[in-house]
Amino acid sequence: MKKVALTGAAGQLGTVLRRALLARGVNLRSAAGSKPLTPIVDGEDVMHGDLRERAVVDRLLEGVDVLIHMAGTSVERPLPEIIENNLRGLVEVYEGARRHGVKRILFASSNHAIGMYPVEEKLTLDCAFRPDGFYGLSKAWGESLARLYWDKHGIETVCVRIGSCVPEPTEFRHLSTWLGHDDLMQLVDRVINVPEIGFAIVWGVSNNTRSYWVQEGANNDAERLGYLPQQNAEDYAGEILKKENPLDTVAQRYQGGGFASIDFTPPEARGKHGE
Ligand code: 15L
Repeated sequence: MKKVALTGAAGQLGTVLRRALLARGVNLRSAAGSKPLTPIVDGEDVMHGDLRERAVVDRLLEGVDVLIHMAGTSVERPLPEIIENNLRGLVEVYEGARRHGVKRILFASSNHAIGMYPVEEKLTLDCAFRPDGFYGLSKAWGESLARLYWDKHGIETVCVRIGSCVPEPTEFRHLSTWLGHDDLMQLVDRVINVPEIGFAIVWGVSNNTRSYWVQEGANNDAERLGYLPQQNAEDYAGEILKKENPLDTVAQRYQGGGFASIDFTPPEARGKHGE
């Protein structure tokens, strides 16, 4: 039976994944960051530690076939923090994967790698990156790092550009960006079980009628993976459309939503010297 490791197990999505994978009988090792995890089943394989430390990564990846890598900073933060967690930490993890012969990694990428595209555009998987901040930039960098480790070291990666993974869509933007938990589980299940995948990129999004993202291009990776999302945010449209859109005017224009309006220079202020 394959051994699967999960990082970021105490995070929002990590918590969902840990419970669901254990319930499916996956042979799982769950890793948190600073605080120990309390086992939720007898004899659960849990650990915690800083992934920038080689010994922690060795403990994480010993005997592992597939790594579901959810750890890292998941929102816009000052650059030094992003560099430590999402760049340095990621290199340590991939170097560990080399040492331990890990076959495959699910890299939790994000829609914020392309967040500065206008909401009117439909994107295929081979669109150019247009990050909406340092966080999105770190995900673009992470996808390139994953490509490097496939081309040069034969470690497979599925980069999942996660949209808005919440139990239910609650606001207008989610009608396009929602990834339901059932579809998230289908994605993770495919990554664990597909026989061969090489390097792949997929949109981590449900089958939303108003999706910004089309699962085409990049060698038809979603098809090769066998990802067929079943959930659709449109089922919640009635309720959502009754509510006011909570995003400001800049956030409403870009696919990255609220991340796009953080530290945004309005057109009328561009090209001016600071006061
Ligand atoms: C992300 O990448 C974030 O981690 C999450 O908190 C949400 O903001 C999500 O994107 C989103 O775009 O809705």
